[in-house]
Amino acid sequence: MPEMRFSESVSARLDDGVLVVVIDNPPVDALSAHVRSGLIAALDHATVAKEVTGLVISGAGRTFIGGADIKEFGKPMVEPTLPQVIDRIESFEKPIICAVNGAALGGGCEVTLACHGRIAGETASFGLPEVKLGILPGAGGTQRLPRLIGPIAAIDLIGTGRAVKAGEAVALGLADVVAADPLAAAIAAVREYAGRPLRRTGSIEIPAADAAAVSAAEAKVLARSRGQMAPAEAVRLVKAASQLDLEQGLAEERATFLRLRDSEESAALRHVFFAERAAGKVEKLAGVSPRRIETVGIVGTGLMGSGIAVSALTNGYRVIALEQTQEAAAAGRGRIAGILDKAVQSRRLTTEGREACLARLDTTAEAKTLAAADLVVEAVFDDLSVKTELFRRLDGIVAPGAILATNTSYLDPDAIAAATADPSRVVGLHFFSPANVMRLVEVVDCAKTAPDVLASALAFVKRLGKLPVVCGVTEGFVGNRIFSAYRREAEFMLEDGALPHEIDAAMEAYGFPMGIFAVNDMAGLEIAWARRKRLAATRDPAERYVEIADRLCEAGRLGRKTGRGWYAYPDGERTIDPAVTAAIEAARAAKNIVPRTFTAEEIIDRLLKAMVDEGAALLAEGIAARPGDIDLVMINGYGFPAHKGGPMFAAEHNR
Ligand code: 3H9
Repeated sequence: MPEMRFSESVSARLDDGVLVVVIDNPPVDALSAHVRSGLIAALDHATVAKEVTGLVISGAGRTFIGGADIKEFGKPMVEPTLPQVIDRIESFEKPIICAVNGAALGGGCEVTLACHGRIAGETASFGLPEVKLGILPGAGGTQRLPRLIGPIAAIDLIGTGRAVKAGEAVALGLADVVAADPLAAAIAAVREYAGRPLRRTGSIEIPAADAAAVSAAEAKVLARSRGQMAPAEAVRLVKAASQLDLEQGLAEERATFLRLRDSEESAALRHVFFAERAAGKVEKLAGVSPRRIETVGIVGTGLMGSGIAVSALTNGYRVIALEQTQEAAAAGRGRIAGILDKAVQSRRLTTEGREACLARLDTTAEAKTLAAADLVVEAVFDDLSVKTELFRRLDGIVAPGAILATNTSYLDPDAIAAATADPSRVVGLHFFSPANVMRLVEVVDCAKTAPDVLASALAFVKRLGKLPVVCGVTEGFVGNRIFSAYRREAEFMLEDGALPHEIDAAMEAYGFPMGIFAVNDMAGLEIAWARRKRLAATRDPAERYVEIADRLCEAGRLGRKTGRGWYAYPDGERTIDPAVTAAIEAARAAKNIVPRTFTAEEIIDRLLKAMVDEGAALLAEGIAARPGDIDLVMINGYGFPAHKGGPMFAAEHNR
């Protein structure tokens, strides 16, 4: 049967009376205008073509439909709109079954909800991730999903934006069945349903739900989305679905969707979305192939090393973890197994998955075992002589094509590379702790790093499911350099009149999960103290220097682990400590500073300016490639609220 074409991206073939419609709109089969018009044209054809008994909708490639075309946001709306397409699908007189061959996200998931049956392929996933873009489902998702899976599960999925795989989708009632060949199963389903009454999601009565459970689901969503509008609005609409008829519910949803689409929150989150996609792309690497990495060596199995090991193991790598003694190697294995156990307990890993990870793990005190590694990541004590000595040794052990990566956070990776005979194979991989949880990795392009080594490091980080941001060599790289800058500014404000809890409260109200002084207490004050002492000899005496942190450290206040730092922690609770206030007042008096009061807005303005000035310097020095990269580092490594878009975006848009 010849192919029928309904638009540049929508075509179909007739399979014995079933019109099999395929959306082919690379890269993710998003619902661009020509997809929507193509679907309408296919439906028009199916209405008049007597030989057509029903339709199957599927996507070409790995995705079913990745959602509305985000690139169309901010442009004038082109008809047919997605709600029009979806309304037509749901009310269509002949059966329409979707064969979900991959991700059905956002508007893609809403298309499935409107179909009369949903067949999931084994790699299918379903999700309404709109809140992650600062919007909510705008084509019926908030009204149809609760009709299919009940309000509690709908609040969870829509409020968090979490996607579910095929098995969970069936368990929830979001998909009918999982099939190895979803297309064949969907064609069979159309034949089965033809001529029978169709199950239209919009007509289903919403299952009754326990009011307390609904409130609990709502509270959970609101707790994790402080300061954002979209999740709260999404929950409101799901709850409203139980009170309104479909038409009223859809009208309310559409109005809210349009309002949020034009919001600052959505603009910021869309910026983050595209910045993430841009981050992995490095112009000079076009056409460069990465080296093959299957076995990863990790030197050091402390908190950082074991986290990196878990990340590599759970993403399919073989891992050789090196320690100095057999006992330390055994302890390292125990730590890694412990993290995997926790993943099993929280159902992020199956027991078989854990066993497979441990079977791929070799812990050893024999350095020459690393000869089998394609990439070695060191995660040892951050000391230059320790690291250079290690790299000298590794250079003599690993294969000539193997890559050596340092996880230093403050040392000069070029100096570490210089200890090897071939510095072109050295790259920086700055993981954040805990490395099995944190997404961000600064990939440091050192002076002599070969292009294919950089490309390999990027591919490795992506396979770990993490977010790589490439940067050049500078003390502290992008993140810690900016952190140092706004930490300095925060301490200036202490001298000028603000107190730690006022600065932290302003940051938390802005959207940071924790203010800077609370963060310092959690991380411990001693590392920065050691660094200040190291830099003391070369510090410009004319430069403004705040001594308050030094005084706290000298008094043994090193943060939470000593029970006291910028705050006191009686019973573990963060509390204002009059001793700290007294130390701050003494420091002001010593410099004859007359304290003044600060509004929360002034505090944020000054911190933001410090971040942006340092960010601009990093761009000017060529250390960071794009403002968006800086935003991603601050969002994913330092708690900057994603819904403000990162410091560079926020400053540019006066947030
Ligand atoms: C929505 O649907 C609203 C509706 O409720 C209401 C409407 C009325 N549009 O991530 P990747 C591009 S809101 C346009 O690396 P992967 C992306 O920029 C939407 N472009 O691939 C990149 O381009 P480039 C709700 C999109 O295989 C390329 O595709 N949907 C879209 O790792 C590859 O992206 C979402 O939020 C899009 N919707 O993952 C889903 N999506 O090559 C967002 C991607 O030029 N998308 N691109 O840099 C995803 O989660 C992932 O892309 C996906 C594939 C899982 C689909």
